[in-house]
Parts: sequence; structure tokens; C-alpha cells
Amino acid sequence: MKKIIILVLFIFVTTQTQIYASALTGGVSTIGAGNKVVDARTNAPIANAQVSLPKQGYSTKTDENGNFMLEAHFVGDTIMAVQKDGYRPFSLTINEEIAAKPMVLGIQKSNATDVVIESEMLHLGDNNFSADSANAGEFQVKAIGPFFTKAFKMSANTLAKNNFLVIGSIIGIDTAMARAMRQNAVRNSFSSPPEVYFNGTKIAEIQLNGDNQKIKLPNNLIRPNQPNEVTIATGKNLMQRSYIDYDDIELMNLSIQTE
Ligand SMILES: [Ca+2]
Repeated sequence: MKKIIILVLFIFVTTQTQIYASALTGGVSTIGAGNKVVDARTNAPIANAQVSLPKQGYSTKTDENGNFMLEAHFVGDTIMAVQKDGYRPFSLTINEEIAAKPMVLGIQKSNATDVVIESEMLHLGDNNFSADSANAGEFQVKAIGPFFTKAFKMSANTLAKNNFLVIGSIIGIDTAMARAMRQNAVRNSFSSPPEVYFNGTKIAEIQLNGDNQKIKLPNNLIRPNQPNEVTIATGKNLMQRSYIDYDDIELMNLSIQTE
């Protein structure tokens, strides 16, 4: 008897969730009161900064007081990006709850040694993913395949400093750890973590979704004044043995920062 009640309750909750989700995708919502882009150091408002939700294909600009509105629908986690000349590319993973409150975004002036590797949103995987995955809403950016690789130059003086690969935002990772941290609702499977390679050597595995993940580059692997190469390979669904199911992830703003 108890089992039946639980089952009925489960069906009820699931149905309610679906109704709620479809209601949200119906019209247009405006989220804007108090949203602002400022200089992280001086707190001065920044006019004419581009604020976008790449997955939703939405883009707007801040007004002369640094204010902006989000007139877009999204369900679950999505990446919000801010771009402004002279500043480091900025991104933040938001959801309906975060966007409902005023957002004040502090962006940082870029350093001469910063290298922006990629500022477009990247979707790695095979476009085959569960609705319960940590990527939540629909992908608008088609998968470019299971890995991304790009070459870039690093100057000789980076050898005397600490260098980091910075991933602005990453969503959709379905590792066992992401599941344990309740970053997704996938019950029956999990994936191996995305792997990061620098000049052919694996330097990190990314277990969790999040913003501003910094991965230290071993200085002995840096090739000064020559092309250096970063590769990010997404994981595989470890419960799917009949075919390869790559974990569908989205990431934004890859850069090298030197301290
Ligand atoms: Ca997949």
C-alpha cells in the first residue's frame, strides 16, 4: 500500500514539473531590476557592455549607467556572458532563482599577458543527452564533436611566472561527483570526467560544473614563442556499453592568465 502511495505521489510531482516547465517556455519574461555591470576594482558602472545568454541566442547592452535587462526565457542552468573591450571575458552560470534577484557583475580589466583562447560558447559531445543531465535546457549550439583543440602563443617571460588555463564557465558535466553534488538529476548513469591536455600531456580532469575554474599549467611544458596547444576532451557515459555516448557539455571563455 505504501509503495502505491509513493508511486502516485511521484507521478503527480513529475507531471507538475512538466506543466511548470512548459509554462515557462511559453511567453517572454523580463528580468532586470537592479542588474548592473561594474568595474570590479573601482565599482564604476560600465556602459555599452554586451551581456548575452548564448544558449538562448539572447544579447543586450548595458545603458549609460551600466544597467541591463534580461528579456529571455531559460529553464535550469544557463551561461551568461559579459564582453567589453579592455576587460577580461566574464561568464557566470545562472538559473531562474539567481536571475530573479538583482545581479551586480564586477568585471576585471585585462592584463597585457592575458591570452584569450576562445570566447565563443563551445558544445562538446554528440547532441545525444538526457533531459535530466546537468545541461538542463535545450542546446542551441551544435556539438563540435568530443573534443576542442586550439593553438596559441606564449611569450618567454611566462616561464618566470605562474600560468593558468581559466575556464570561465562549464555546464553539463555528468560525472559521479557532479551527481553526488546534485548538479544533475541523472539517476542511472554517470560519465568519465572531461580531460584537459596541454601540449599533449594530460594536466587535469574536470569533475564539477562551475565558473572560473583555474588549472595550473606546468611551466616545463610551455614552449616559449612557439605554438602551444590546449585540448579539452569530454567524458563518456560509463553505463552505456553498446555504443559510445559522449557527455554533452558546454563551456565558455577559455583564456590563459598569468600571475
Ligand atoms: Ca551524449
